[in-house]
Amino acid sequence: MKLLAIVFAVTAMLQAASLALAQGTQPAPGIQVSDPWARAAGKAAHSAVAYLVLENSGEASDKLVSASTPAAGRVELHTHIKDGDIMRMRQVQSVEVGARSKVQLKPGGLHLMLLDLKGPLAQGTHFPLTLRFEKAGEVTVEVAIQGAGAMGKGHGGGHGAHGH
Ligand SMILES: [Cu+2]
Repeated sequence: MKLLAIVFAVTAMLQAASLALAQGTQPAPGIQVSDPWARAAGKAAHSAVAYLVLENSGEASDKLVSASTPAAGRVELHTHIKDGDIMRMRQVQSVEVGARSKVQLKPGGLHLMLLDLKGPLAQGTHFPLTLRFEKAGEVTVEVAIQGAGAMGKGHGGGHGAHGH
């Protein structure tokens, strides 16, 4: 029985040590950002939308709380809600990414709204976008600009109209 108790104690110590190590070496735990893209926007456009996939491989949930880019004056987090038969956009304060889960920002759903565009977004080019997470801190990605009618990977249909 004594031996068993020692084994338990050592196991617990090792677990605590590896946890401390993981926390110490990785200040941005478990958030991956993939597939960032936006629709092209012409000279007359004041706003644009950007989409991406957030994946949390960690054991704790995290939140996207804000975003910014040199391409726009400000970036808001938006979602679409169904109001009768009409889809409307609504600003949200944050986007939660649960432990070991994935959130897709995509046409017809959650998106990043780029407001006060500094210039046109030309198809085939890209711009940097910095995302701020409550726990993971800042993550900067390069957003690829696709055609004005693009729906993203694997999206054949959906809601393309954007009422800004
Ligand atoms: Cu929007």
